[in-house]
Order: sequence, then structure tokens, then C-alpha cells
Amino acid sequence: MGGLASASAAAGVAELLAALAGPRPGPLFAVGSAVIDRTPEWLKRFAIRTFGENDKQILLAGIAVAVATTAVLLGLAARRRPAWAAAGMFAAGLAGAVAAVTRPAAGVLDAVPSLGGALVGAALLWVLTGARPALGATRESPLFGPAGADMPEQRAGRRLFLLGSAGAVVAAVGGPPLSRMLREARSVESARRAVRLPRPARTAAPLPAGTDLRLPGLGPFVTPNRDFYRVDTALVLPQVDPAEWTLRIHGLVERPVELSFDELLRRPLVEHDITLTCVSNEVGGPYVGNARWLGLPLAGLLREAGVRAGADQLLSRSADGWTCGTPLESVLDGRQALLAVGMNGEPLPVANGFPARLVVPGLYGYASATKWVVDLEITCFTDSEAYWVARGYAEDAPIKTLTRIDVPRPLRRLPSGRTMVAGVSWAQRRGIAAVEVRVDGGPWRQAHLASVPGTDTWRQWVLEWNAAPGTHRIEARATDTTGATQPPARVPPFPDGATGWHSVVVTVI
Ligand SMILES: Nc1nc2c(c(=O)[nH]1)N[C@H]1C(S)=C(S)[C@@H](COP(=O)(O)O)O[C@H]1N2
Ligand SMILES: [Mo]
Repeated sequence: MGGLASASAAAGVAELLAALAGPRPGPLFAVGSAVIDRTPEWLKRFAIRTFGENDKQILLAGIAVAVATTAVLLGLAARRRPAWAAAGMFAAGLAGAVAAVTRPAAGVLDAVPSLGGALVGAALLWVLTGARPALGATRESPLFGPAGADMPEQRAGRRLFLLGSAGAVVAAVGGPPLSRMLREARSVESARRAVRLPRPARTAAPLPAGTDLRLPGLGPFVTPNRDFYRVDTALVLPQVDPAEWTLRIHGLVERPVELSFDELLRRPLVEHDITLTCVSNEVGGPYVGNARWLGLPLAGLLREAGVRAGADQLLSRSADGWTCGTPLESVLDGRQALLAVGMNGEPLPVANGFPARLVVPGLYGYASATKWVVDLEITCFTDSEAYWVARGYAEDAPIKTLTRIDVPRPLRRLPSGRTMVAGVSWAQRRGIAAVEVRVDGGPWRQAHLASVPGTDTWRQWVLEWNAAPGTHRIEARATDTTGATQPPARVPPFPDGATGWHSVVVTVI
């Protein structure tokens, strides 16, 4: 108990000190992030596959269990060797400090919260366990000498114990909510609400009629911001104040450029509909979403800086130190690659990169879609490796053609008769030319395609099916405008994206 109480108090104090110090994540989160960056690729893939968007909660829970176990062991050890146990508690805090200091963009001061927490934890452990013999037990106490000593010392020991317990409870129970309040008070949400996006210099045409088939269960053509998937390595959302944000463009350029957020909003911004896709998305998976983005064309910005001959990589970096390598060619070939500030008519949500992010049609997010972007370096693939490329993912990451059946849901029981089979297909840059559906390995039938504003978004489709009683397997596949049809064999996401046909099994009654 003493161990657990001291450790909880230490954690509470550390998180509170971190919240007082500034917007950067506290030591527990620093440990979590350090674990994420050092997790072997296969384990990360397993975690994403198994826990999906809950992977971060599972990781934090795992760390909490590890910390609690250590704390209980230290508490037990403290009965015999209080000094050692206190030293152990301090060492654990030191580990937190090391994790915090070695995070990208961290400084020496980031060690302070962990060290403060560690000191409190070590002192409490000493008081709560080491001093206990003075309460009248028969063992020797290092603080108060032989047990059974005279009354004033016993009383002093008891007072210290009670004070320590009270302090531990206050710190452990009060620390986390107090630090959350401090963080919320300082979050950029209010700055975000104050942002007035300019009118686009070039507005996207209204969506053509019939982009959205509006079928129950079918994902809408435009994914609402609150439903947009989120994938990133950030345990705590980076809080980037637009008043302090700058974007630096440097490296193999003629003229380095630095841009403030106000300057960015004064530039001629354009709108474009782009479907974003995560390389970790399994066939039939949820990590894909479509939005209307508002931003500055990246190609013009890079030409302003003057890209030097020989460069082939745009290495972008986020406020929290994540990096992304995009083939320069794909930014300069005429597609609408954007430095985006708006998403579906609003400033970017904080989770999706506020105040600015990159969006490049046709490439998986890990190679194109840097959120909280602060730095663009023109470089070569041979000179620097981005985060996921260093972990084995492909340098060139064009999105593969994929089809997802949204209706009916897997394992659904349906009444027999006419029913709709519907879903979405995407092949960004190339565009979807046809979608076919078959039941129980029978003949392929052409689905009806919804309209689309261009080649960079997904495309809805629907087919009416006269369902007979029994168990049926529905399969769907798309063909892009180059004439290439999705291959049947399932390929897992690593290292350059999943392929294969999506299939859904239903029972008709
Ligand atoms: N700063 C930062 N940007 C990032 C990532 C990240 O981990 N950190 N992940 C990328 C990946 S893998 C994807 S798929 C997209 C997801 O964007 P979303 O969360 O807005 O859907 O963001 C990209 N941008
Ligand atoms: Mo991703």
C-alpha cells in the first residue's frame, strides 16, 4: 500500500509540475511516447490491428500496470530496506526524466517534473513504510532508532506517517484533475475558435448531384470532422498556438522561406476534395475519410523557395518531432498537394493537425499528410529517412485501389427479397471506373456508381440484390480508370498498403 500510494502521489506531482511548466506532455506520456518509438514494427502492427484506435489507451493502461507493480514491489522492499526502496523509487523517476528529456524538441527543463515527482515519491515511501516501525512495531526504524523508544518519538513518527498519508492522497487524487484543468485552460481550442478562415481564392465547384447515395449504413461522401479517423504517434495532442506557428522551408533550396500563420491566411488559398487513407487500413477497415480541404498549393510554395536540382524528397516535420518523406515529384507534378488550414469549412480540428498540415492526393498518410507541420526540408531519400520509412515502410507509397462493403454489415441476418449492397471504392489520382459485386462466387455484376468531383476522392456504389434464404458470401472489387482491377489475394498493410477483395458473409432468413 505504501508503495502504491507513494508512486501515485509521485505521478500526480510529476504530471502537475509538467502541466504547470507548459503545454508539453508530462513524464508518463513521455515514457509512453518513448515506448511507442522503440516498439518493434511487428508489435506495433499487431497493436494497431488488435486494438485499432484504442491502441494508445491500451499502451497507457499497460504502463500504469507496470508502474503499479513496481510500486507494490518497492513498497514490500521498503519494509526491510527503506533506503534502497526510496532509491529505487527515485531511479524510476529518473527513468521518466530521461524519457522526457530525450523526446524530440525537449529541453533539460523537461526533467524537472519527473525529478520532482521522484523526490516526493521517495520521501513518501520512506515516511509511509520506513517510519512505520516507530508506530510501535518491534522492528528497528532507520529514522527513529530502535522500536519501543520513548513516547515523543513514537508520536512524532505517527504524525509524520499521517501527514505523509494525507499528502499522498491529496497528490494522487488531486494532481491528475488539477493538471487536466491547467492543460485545458491552456489548450489551443480557444485560439482555434478565434481563427477566421479567408474565402478561397479559388473555390471548389459544388459537389455534383448524386455524389452521396444517402443509403442507411453507407458512409457519407463527406466524412464529418468529428467522425474522421485519427492515426498518429502522439499520445497527447500537440497544442500549437497559431500566433507562434511558423513554417520553415529550407534544405536544397535557393531561398529559404519562413511563413507565419497570418501570412499563410493572406495567401491565395484553394479548395480541393481529397480522400485520405492510412497505410495501416486493412481491407474493409475504417482508416479512410474524405474531406474538402482549404490550403495553399505546396508546389507554388516550393517553387518560391527554388528547389535545387538533385533533390527528390520533401521531408516534413511536425511540432512533436514526427517526420514524413514525400517524393518531391508527387508534390510538383500538378496534383493539388496542399498546406492545409481548413477541413470541411472549419479550421483543422486539433486532432487533425491544427493549425496546419499537409495533404497530398494519392499517397498514404504516413508519406504525405503531416499534421501540426512546422518544417519542410528539401532533401534526398538517400540522405534522410522519415519515421515510418526507418521502420520498414515503403519510400514511395501510392494508394492502392480498394473497395469496402458497408451494407450489409458482416454476419447480419437479413429478410429475404430485394436488398441493397453498397459501399465505397477508392483509387486516388486514377479514379474508379467500375465496381463489380458477386454472391457465392457467381457471375460478377456491375454496381451503379455515384458521381464524383474528380479522381482524388472515393466513390460510392450500390447494387440491388434479390436475396434468397441461406448463408451467402458477398464480394466486391473495383477497376480504376487505367483498366487495372483489384487483385483477389489479400495482402497485409505492411510495407506498402493492403490489397485484396473485401467480402462479407450474411444470413438471409
Ligand atoms: N504529426 C504527425 N502527422 C501525421 C502522423 C503522425 O503520426 N504525426 N500520422 C500520419 C498518418 S500515418 C496518417 S494515416 C494521417 C492521418 O490523418 P488524420 O489523423 O487526420 O486522419 O496523418 C499523418 N500525419
Ligand atoms: Mo497512416
